[in-house]
Formats: sequence, C-alpha cells, structure tokens
Amino acid sequence: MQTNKENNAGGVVASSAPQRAPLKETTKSNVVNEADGLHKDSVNSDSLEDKDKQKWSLDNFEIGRPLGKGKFGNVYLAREKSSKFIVALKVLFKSQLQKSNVEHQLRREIEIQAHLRHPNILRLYGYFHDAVRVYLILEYAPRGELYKEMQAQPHSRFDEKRSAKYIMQLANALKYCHTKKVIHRDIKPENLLLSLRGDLKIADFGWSVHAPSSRRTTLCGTLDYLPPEMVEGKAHDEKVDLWSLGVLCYEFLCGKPPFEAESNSDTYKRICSVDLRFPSHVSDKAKDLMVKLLRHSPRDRLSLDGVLQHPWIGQWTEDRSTVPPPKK
Ligand code: N15
Repeated sequence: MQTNKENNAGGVVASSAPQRAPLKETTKSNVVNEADGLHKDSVNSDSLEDKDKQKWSLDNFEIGRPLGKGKFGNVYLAREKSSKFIVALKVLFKSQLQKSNVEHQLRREIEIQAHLRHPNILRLYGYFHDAVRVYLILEYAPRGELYKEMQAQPHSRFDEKRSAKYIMQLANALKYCHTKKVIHRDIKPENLLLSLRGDLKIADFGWSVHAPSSRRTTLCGTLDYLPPEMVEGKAHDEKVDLWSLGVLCYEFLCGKPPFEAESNSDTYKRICSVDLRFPSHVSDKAKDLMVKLLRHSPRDRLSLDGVLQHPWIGQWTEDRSTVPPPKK
C-alpha cells in the first residue's frame, strides 16, 4: 500500500547473510493452516509454525495482476497452488533495500507485524526470499484502498455513519497494538484497505515502533498526519496515534486533512497552533470527539476507551466490532 517513502520499505536481511533469530522463518504449515479457512485466527497456527520447516518459495504461487507499486517493489495478487488461497504478494528488491539501508528496519517491521492478530490489521502470513528479492505474503483485501472509496463518494468524503464505523474499527485496532506496545505513527487513508465486508484493515506498519520512542523522525513527505510533538521533533509515545485518529476522523468527514496548507511550513504552523476549523455540515458530537483528540498536549487527548465510549461513536454503531453493510 505504499505511496512512496523509505518508511514503507522495511528492509531485509542482506542478500547473502543467513537469517538469524529472532525472526521466525515462514513455514508452509502456518499459511496452509490459514488457507484451510477454518478461521482467521486459527489457534494452532503458532504451534504448527515450528513443526514444519519447509520453506515457501515463488514456485508455490501463481502470480496475478499487480495491486500496487512501491519504492522497493510491487504487490501482486497471488494464489497459493495447493490450497488455492488468495494472498497479496509483496516483492521487494534486496539491492534497493540495501541501497537505502533499510534491511534492519524491514526485519524489525516483519517481526512486529507477524505477531499481530486483529480483524482490523492486515495479516502478514509469512515471508521468503531468493538471491534477488524478498517476498512478503500478505492478506488480500478484496475491496482495495479506502482512499479510493473515499474519493468516489459525493464531495470525496464519508457520511457520519461510515466515518464512525471506521473510527471505531481503528480505535479497536490501535487499542490492541498499544497493549502490545506497538505504536503506529503513520495512520493515513493511503495505509488503509477494505475487506470484502467493508471492514477497515490497517495495512502498513512502515513507521511503527515499539513504545516509548525518543527517536527523532526524519520528516519527509506530508506532515498532515503528524502530531505537534513529532513535527517539533520531541519524544513521543502511543498518544501520537490518538492525534492521528482525530486527523483521520476529520479527513473522513470533511474530505481533506484538518491542517492542510500550501506549504509544509504553513502546515507545521497550523499543526503546532492546533488551527482547527470545521465545515458547517459536521455534527456537534463529531466536532466534540475531534476537539478532544486534537489536543496539543498528548496527555490531554481522549483515550482509546474514551473514543469507543464517545456518544458520536455510540450514535452510529450498534456494536463494538461489527456493523452491517450499508443499506442500498
Ligand atoms: C515491513 C513489512 C512487515 C510490512 C508489511 N506490510 C506491508 O508491506 C504493507 N503493505 C501492504 N504493503 C503493501 C500492502 C498491500 C496489501 C497493498 C495492497 C493490497 C494488500 N492486500 N490487498 C491489497 C489490495 N487489494 C486490492 C483490491 C483492489 C485494488 C487494489 C488492491 N490492493
């Protein structure tokens, strides 16, 4: 789902170096287990992983149409031959990963993502590599990119009901990540995919990091989704994701991010002064939620539980995890 940028990369094992612990290699069994389709979070997948040491290779897959392009390679629709299980196969070129010096980051990102199991987080089923490329076996999201769906709406924005459903699903996914001490830091519409049922899937962990982090972030690309503490280069913690949730809520409802400006330096100023204005169509309850998330001071932001209990979420969603498809 990458748009560009080194953050999406991830890096990998140097081409000739043997893979080292603690990264577990993918085994056939853990994907076949998935493919059997018993359910998504099959209880046995972890134990089976260690039993069968047979590795995946490109021979196991039939490759279909490209789904997306990224700086380090492309994503293809693919089908595992024996199980017929459909996946998104991401192909990264080792030479490009090395040139950008992101092998270490990719290793770390794989390690983080392979352990996450949540209905609103895109699964990483496994990976393998050959002399030239690294392949990531990712969950296929049949309804594709959320931002395209957003652009296809009247006024390029979602109605309040749909926005509330997505914000609830994001809050649930982030709550799960935070219990694992993973902070995402890069939630934006381009990083979100849709399942067959129209549920949201966070698809990219390019900037994710184990909390707490004092690492200064290299700022490239848009600042639009970054909180004041990050654009100011300060230490940050999982509360950055609360800010992003507020930004995303605004973008879903208004069709553009709240602090958008002509130049990066103007966006910077608007973020740091929390220069927030709402179009007239936004409801009072929705405004109340965004105002409580978009607080300059991380400690003043509404918690994820606070989001899930907020009246605006309650108004539009019947249930904490599922919402029926839109009436048509
Ligand atoms: C560092 C590493 C462990 C991170 C792993 N995650 C990623 O690499 C993030 N990533 C996800 N990069 C690409 C994707 C991706 C997965 C891109 C597109 C899809 C995907 N699954 N399904 C799609 C998809 N489905 C589509 C349906 C219609 C049109 C386009 C579609 N793309």
